[in-house]
Amino acid sequence: MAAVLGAAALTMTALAHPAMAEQATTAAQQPASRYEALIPAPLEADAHQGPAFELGPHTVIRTQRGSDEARQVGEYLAEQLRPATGYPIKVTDRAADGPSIALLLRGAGTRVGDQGYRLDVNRNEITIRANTGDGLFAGVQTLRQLLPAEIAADSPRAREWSVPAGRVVDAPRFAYRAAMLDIARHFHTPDEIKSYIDQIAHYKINYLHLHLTDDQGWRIEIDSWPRLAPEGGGEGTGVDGVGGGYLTKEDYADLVAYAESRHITIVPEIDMPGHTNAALSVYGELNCDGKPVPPRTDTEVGYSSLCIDLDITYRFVEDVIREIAELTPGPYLHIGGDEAHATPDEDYRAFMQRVLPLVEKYGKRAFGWTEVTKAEPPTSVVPQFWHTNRENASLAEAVARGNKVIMSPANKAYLDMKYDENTQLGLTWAGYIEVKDAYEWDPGSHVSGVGEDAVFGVEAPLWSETLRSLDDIEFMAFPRLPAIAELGWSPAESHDWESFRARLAEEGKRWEAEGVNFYRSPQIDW
Ligand code: TNX
Repeated sequence: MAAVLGAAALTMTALAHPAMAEQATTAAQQPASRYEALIPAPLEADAHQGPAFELGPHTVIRTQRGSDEARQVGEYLAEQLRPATGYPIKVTDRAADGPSIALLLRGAGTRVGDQGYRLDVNRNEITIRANTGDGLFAGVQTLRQLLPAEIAADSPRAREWSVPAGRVVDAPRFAYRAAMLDIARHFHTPDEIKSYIDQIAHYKINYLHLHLTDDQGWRIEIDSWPRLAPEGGGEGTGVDGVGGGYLTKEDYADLVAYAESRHITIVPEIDMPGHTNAALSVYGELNCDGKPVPPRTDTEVGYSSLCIDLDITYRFVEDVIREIAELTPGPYLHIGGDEAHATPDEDYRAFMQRVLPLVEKYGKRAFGWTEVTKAEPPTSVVPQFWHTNRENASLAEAVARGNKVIMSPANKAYLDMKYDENTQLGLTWAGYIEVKDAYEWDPGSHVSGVGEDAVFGVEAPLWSETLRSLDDIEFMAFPRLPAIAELGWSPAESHDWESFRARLAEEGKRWEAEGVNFYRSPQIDW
């Protein structure tokens, strides 16, 4: 029986199992099959009656002949499977005579688009078909969730690695699904960032926005302004003077490549004209009075501004944009623009009207926080909504002109807000955000005048004023990041809290096996 996941699927399950139907109103149900436990919920998934596919010592991954992209996805999958199963899992593009997992770039059909996939499992073969490498990679993430949770653990175990028979047809709701990590307030090392990349890829997140600069620290090397990173990102530049550090260009290029291997595109952000105290403290000539300001590691916002009337400001900005664009194979470059309270509105507009064309000059499409709409930017510019209200005249006007919007309302999508009054980490300015709050909103109707068609995508930002370690990052991101990922991927009609919380309970076992430091929300029956 084919079942669209979500409310409908749960109802069918409940009807099929009277004992479960009784529980349904009180406790969340156990998903009836692993096909019903997927996060984000796919377009369509159904388990079949037949025997499962068993991974064994002779299982091979067979990739589309002649395709490097399929080959790379195959190698990635093999790397995930080998340590857990202890099997050699060869990758080949030749016909295989044993049990195989086939990754094919043909026969997927148009319905799955350029990010979706079809997955079929029977006793003899697992087949993932897609139109692109991105689609194959998304299918592989689904396959990982169809395996037993312990697959993620490093220790080989004597057990059966079976995948139940069934089928999935899947494609995303929005093409842009992102997480943001702030490495300016506290620096997070390349290894920590890579670990986060691995985690977010699992939920079909396809962009990582890196907040690289802020009042406290400048965390990316810029050759034409060589003191920026070593001084502005040196030891003691984290909030409260804790830690510090920056990415060299080599580090950054390596991160871009690593993310690419997980089918994730990095979106760099250089925040301006506010949030610039680090730069203003290193280069005195960027200040209107020509004197450097003292460095600051407190968490005040809205006090710094580049000097709008100085020519050197635009030389600086152009140098930075040029160098960042050179480091960025992806199409987008974020120029911040938030909380510029120290920049009068007229100056703000003048600044943006000079800077936005520079982003275009270096071949990139500009993102900016909500306030960028004050400059009436061209329709190519993508405002990122972060406010907590549901009316925003300036944003609605931009949408009426044709701009698309990234949805990150702070009271829903900010992963740095505390879960409740007992949460040790995080902030509270946008309120507490429990898992249900993060899940129960609709990006396609959240803000007046910003309908589904105007939504470019969704993003879950993680600001790091209070976060120092990877453990801290994981605690704030899980389980809320998967909630936002599902809003970005799964069709609006499948949205269902009871289903989601039941699926999260299953996912918790995986996090335990993987050692992910997640928040055991009392809303979930772990
Ligand atoms: C607001 S939202 C900020 C950041 C802070 C964050 C903390 C936005 C675009 N700016 O500077 O880190 O709140 O939650």
